[in-house]
Amino acid sequence: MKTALITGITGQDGAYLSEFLLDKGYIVHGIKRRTSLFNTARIDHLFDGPPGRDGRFVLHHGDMTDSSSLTRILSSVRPDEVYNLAAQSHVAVSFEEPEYTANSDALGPLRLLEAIRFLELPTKFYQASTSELYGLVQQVPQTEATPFYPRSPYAVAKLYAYWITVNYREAYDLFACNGILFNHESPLRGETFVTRKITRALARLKLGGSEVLRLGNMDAKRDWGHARDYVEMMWLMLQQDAPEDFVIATGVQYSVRDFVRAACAALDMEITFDGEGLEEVGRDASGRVICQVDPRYFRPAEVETLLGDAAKAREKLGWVPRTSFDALVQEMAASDLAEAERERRNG
Ligand code: NDP
Ligand code: GDR
Repeated sequence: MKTALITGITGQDGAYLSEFLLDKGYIVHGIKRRTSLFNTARIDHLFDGPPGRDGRFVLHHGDMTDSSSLTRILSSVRPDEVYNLAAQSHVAVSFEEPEYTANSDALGPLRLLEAIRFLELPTKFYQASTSELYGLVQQVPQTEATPFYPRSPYAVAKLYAYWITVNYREAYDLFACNGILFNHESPLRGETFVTRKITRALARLKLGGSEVLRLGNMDAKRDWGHARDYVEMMWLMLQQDAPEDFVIATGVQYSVRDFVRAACAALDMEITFDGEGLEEVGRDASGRVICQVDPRYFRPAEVETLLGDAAKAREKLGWVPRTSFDALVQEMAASDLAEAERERRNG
């Protein structure tokens, strides 16, 4: 029975990866940070899941900014595989908390790698790298060979994490890989990322809510996939004979405005956009404004367009994204509609 240690286990990807590894028979250890309120809503069901899981899911308190906790946990768990998913993962927030973002997202992975090296563990290491590394894109579509040009404190921190992973692989012969994952979403997506913000707001409007959906740059284009499909690739990267870095993407691109349109279609709502720039609004069938631009959500430096080419993953890992864009949006919209109905019932 293999043992995995997941940092960021309470996040979107941590929840899907835990479920995936438990189903594969792994013992799954996770690191969560101490918070004043419970932060395990996405994984609580895994404690009392189907028979056989019991006792195979263990949480530890720790923090990416605290070497002592990371080293202690690694030395007691001695995992076969580490999945480093923990990060201050919000690009806009990284402009407000650049130093903390660098500490957790850049030095955090270094702390884990250094502990693996120092403790002489035979542990394989996965680093959650990101399409944000491409930033101001130098080549379309982006592959493993496309030069990086990060555009936020988050992306700059992840650039350090990318290279320290490569460096420990080359310097110390660690089995360490970067998954350069493009945006992936799900009903478990954090509520302030644009996709979930859209499906949540529209679901409430659908049920008679009055709060307008306020967005920043609606022209931004992303390559959006489903988190459930992407966590499987994290695991596959660590099952290869040799450690390598892989791009994971769908190869299809949509704008934020396209996402709003698709979410309206999934909720059987009409939307028509008119106006330009800061004056742009989206109106429902009765002409009421349900979506508008709010400059508060513009970023000091933007990543306008991302489109991945996952040919290497297709060839070496057999990667085929299972969930289409429309199916992803429908699943998120249906889940947020059910949540909005629950909220309404409970007052
Ligand atoms: P989430 O924001 O949903 O989850 C982040 C996780 O990291 C949470 O469990 C969070 O804990 C934890 N965390 C944050 N700071 C610390 C810290 N200092 N110490 C310990 N834990 C911490 O992100 P996702 O699940 O979406 O993403 C997983 C990883 O993949 C991240 O590293 C992200 O940057 C990266 N990534 C994500 C992509 C995406 O589209 N989702 C694409 C490419 C890369 P808490 O619950 O307490 O906040
Ligand atoms: P991103 O995701 O920055 O790509 O990072 P996010 O959903 O935050 O933004 C995507 C694009 O939408 C534009 N946008 C808005 N974004 C947010 N959050 N809120 C808004 O109101 C809004 N309006 C427009 C943004 O400007 C941007 O262009 C995500 C994170 O998961 C990272 O951790 C990960 O590394 C990358 O995806 C790949």
